[in-house]
Amino acid sequence: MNRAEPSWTDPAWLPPEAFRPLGTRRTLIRGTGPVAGTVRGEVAEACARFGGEVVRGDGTGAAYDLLLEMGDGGLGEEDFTCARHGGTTTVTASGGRGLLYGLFHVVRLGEKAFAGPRPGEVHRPATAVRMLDHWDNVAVHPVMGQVERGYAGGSLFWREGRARGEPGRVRAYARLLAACGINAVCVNNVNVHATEAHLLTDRIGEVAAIAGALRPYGVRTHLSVTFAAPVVLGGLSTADPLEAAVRQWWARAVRGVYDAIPDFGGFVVKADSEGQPGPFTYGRSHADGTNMLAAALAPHGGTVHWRAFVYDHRQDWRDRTTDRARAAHDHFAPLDGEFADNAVLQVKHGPMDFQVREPVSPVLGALPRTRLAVEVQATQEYTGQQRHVCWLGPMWSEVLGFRPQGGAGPAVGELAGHLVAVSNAGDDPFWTGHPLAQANLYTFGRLAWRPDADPYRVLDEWIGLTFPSAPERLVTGLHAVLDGSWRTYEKYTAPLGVGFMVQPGHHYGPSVDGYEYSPWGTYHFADRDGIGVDRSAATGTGYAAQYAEPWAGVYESAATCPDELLLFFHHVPYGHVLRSGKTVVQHVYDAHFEGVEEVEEARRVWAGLADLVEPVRHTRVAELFEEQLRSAGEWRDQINSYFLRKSGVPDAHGRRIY
Ligand code: GCV
Repeated sequence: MNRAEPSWTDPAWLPPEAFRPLGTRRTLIRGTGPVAGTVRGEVAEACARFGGEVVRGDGTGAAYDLLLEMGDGGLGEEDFTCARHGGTTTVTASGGRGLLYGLFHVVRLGEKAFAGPRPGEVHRPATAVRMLDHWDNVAVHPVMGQVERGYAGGSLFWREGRARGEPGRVRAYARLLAACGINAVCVNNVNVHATEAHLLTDRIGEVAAIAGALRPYGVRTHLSVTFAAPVVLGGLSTADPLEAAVRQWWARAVRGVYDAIPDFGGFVVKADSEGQPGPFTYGRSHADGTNMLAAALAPHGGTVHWRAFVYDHRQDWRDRTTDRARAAHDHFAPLDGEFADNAVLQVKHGPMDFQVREPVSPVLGALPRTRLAVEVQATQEYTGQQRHVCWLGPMWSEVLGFRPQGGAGPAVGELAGHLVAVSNAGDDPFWTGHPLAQANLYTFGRLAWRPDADPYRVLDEWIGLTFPSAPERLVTGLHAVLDGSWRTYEKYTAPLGVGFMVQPGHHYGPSVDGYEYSPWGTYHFADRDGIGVDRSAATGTGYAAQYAEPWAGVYESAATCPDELLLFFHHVPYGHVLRSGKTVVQHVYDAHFEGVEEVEEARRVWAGLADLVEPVRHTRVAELFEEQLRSAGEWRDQINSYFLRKSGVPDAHGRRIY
């Protein structure tokens, strides 16, 4: 309530108050190195504010409440243990990052960290790389602007062609990321334009400066590179990955990168996709391209994240045999086993493009001999563009819990060694445009650390940290606004998994036929009788057969396909009866009326929290709710009118449809 006007230092989930329990105690810190230095600084600052003390020397003979200690050889570099005996809470780690994560664990526990005995618990991340990809351009792009699909102001790193040169801002960002477990950031857009290509070589110093600000919080820097770099930067006549001169060029370029950034994480590559260059130009495969970069990075310990988002983006809408959903599996499944050890295939969680509802990508179950990263989208391109409340925790949790081989097989969260989100942060005073979108960033980090975590518990954590000592009414209100917000968004937008009924280009707001006759491969095929895409093996594109059993069978038949994915997999009549017992068209009407009512209710709940949230934050969210409600109403009316006009079936409840 007493927070000042927000600035880029808006503390988000780390307000000073969250450190009070720790800051009033006596803490002994044993550890060396830069990240341990960060831990020392954090504790010292909290103590200076709240009256506690950092115990000096080796602590022998001194009394302390908290021991943060580096040195246990049995743990991984990011692991830590936490225990409490005889009035002392002890965090033990083998490395600086483990110590830092242990510190933030204590902050999350708050007073509970210092109460009663606590049996020793080992905490270790389930995934090795927990990365944010920034789709940030260095130079303002004429169409996509400074941040492609960015809804939180400008870039944290770049402004109008140059690095911002604001290490304090970057460091503050890294601090937030470390507190939810994120350990890697890719600092530029996967669409690598002319200016950005130079970050790899003559402008690596700017990247190194950013890396320097991320490093104290244990965050490693990655870079998106263009596959054509040897041509556009090196003056070579080819970028053929099997050419010796090309391979030497990359090896030299990578050496330069590591000279500037010794702990550089590696490259992110979008190749042969949506106009980006790639190995196909030279008749080579994705594995050839990936492995060439992997070979250049290997001597330095770097990794290449090669994206599987590859499809024909110049499709003919008349052609029903080409199915964009099939593309990633068609391209990559045959290459399983061919990728180098330090190559990771980065797969979007669904087969299309971050729609509010998609099946889990079949690629995630199809490459057992390939290292995989799952990519989700925190930036809300298709989920309300940070003008709508849409907390994505439950969706991501469903994806991570999906078992491609069915019941006994591993979950996606176990199959993927790396988790990646497209970042939703920018230079907006609240970091994420919509203040409640911070919950998405936080939840991503925590799910990346523990993919099987309960997302609602993670939301509790976010609420507890962001609003320390929040009264029960605030906690309940925030849950009421956020818990169901993804399903609410789904209700008032494109129905039953059909996707892409958005305005072309910027992707905000409804346009039912906006992409219906476009080259992007995103169609719904509505006619007077029915709607949906037949992706069955028997009569459709065969996409359903890209899954292993039991899913291939489940999705193949409209009778067993889950309702929420029905129109993704099947073209059905409007009168088709869903498993819920409703017809498709009545479901559409009901869902759209309900969705808007739920937004009205969330807006009402938020209004009732005005006395519990600092005014500037409350006002921002309240204003955004007005826009969300307007937009949701527009979605409802356009979608319902479209279905009424196509089908001629009236609403069973006689509500107003246009
Ligand atoms: C960075 C979608 C988005 C593009 C994005 C692309 C990708 O198509 O609309 O803006 O490009 O995905 O993931 O590469």
